[in-house]
Amino acid sequence: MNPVVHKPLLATVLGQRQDRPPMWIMRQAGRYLPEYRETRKQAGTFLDLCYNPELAAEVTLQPLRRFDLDAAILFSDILVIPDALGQSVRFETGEGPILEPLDVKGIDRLEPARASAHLAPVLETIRRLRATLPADKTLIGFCGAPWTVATYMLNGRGSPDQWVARRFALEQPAAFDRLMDMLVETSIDYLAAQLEAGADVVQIFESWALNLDDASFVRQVIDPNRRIVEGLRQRIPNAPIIGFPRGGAGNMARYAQMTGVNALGVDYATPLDFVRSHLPADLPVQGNLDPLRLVVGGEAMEKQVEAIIAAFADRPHIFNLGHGIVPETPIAHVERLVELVKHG
Ligand code: 1CP
Repeated sequence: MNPVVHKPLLATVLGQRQDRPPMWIMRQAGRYLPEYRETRKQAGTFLDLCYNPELAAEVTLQPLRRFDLDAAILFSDILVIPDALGQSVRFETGEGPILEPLDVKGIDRLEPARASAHLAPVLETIRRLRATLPADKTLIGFCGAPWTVATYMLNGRGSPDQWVARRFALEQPAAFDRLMDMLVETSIDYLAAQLEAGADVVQIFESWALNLDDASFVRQVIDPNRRIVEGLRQRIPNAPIIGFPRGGAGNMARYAQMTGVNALGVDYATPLDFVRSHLPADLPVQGNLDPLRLVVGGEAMEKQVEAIIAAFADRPHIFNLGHGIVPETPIAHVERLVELVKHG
């Protein structure tokens, strides 16, 4: 981190409000960009792309060449962690990730000792980005939160209700806790290495903070996120961290307070009023346009963009979508969005 150069997005994570909100777009490198689809073809499989520092750095930079964004997010995936632990992971076009589902024996066969060597190419991508990225751009590293990663590891693929993982957590508490401990430790090492390699900020993606009762939310979401924040700050004091508990709903305030993240990612289903009335006035927030409004564009998008900027006008705010951009998104709509956020 270079304290001399002003990075508006990093500064906002650290609590300093900017005149116009800095912005990035969740999943900003991806299939809506023709140049991404081209590089992706060259790379081979999706994981080959994640572990190819030259091509991964290239796709990380592609959205910044087109749009006036304030941050680059490392191109990788949350599922490199199960891959690094020795679980079989592949990505089928159109189907998303497919893993060999874990049972209790599978958990005990995972090999945390091999993770850091396996993830070395991702750190090389960060070093390359650090060397080429303009000094005012923030470089965001990331990992999936343990619960979100565990839902894929236990079910073998995405699922609308995380039933398999939720049931496993209740029926096999000891094995589940061993898995979560392993993911917490691996994530701390991985995020510390990302910050050391040159990331300015890290985001913890808790994409499946949904469908959990009070006690499960504390055990499966808050505790592991808090342990990562604490573990990371023991290694790197003041490490800037964004937490994104998608679907956290009524638990958002508890999440922010108990985990100690610097900034809170807000999903698009969270009412703007709720943020104003339930979250501390000085807590930096990130979000929260519905990605579908970006697909549709026009008034459906523009009115909501204005409402979001107005709602967060008195606190540090990073403009973003409230979940990832989808492949159907017209590039002209992204151009318009950036224009609106930056210049009104
Ligand atoms: O063929 C392809 O190109 C695959 C599409 C794709 C891409 C572009 C996947 C598969 N992952 C990624 C990159 C990615 N994933 C990034 C870096 C790109 C960027 O942001 O610019 C990041 C930050 C992620 C994070 C990620 N992966 C999350 C958390 C964010 C979220 O959307 O909630 C999750 C849940 C995943 C798993 C995953 N990987 C890929 C897909 C299609 C999915 C989602 C599967 C599902 O919906 O269950």
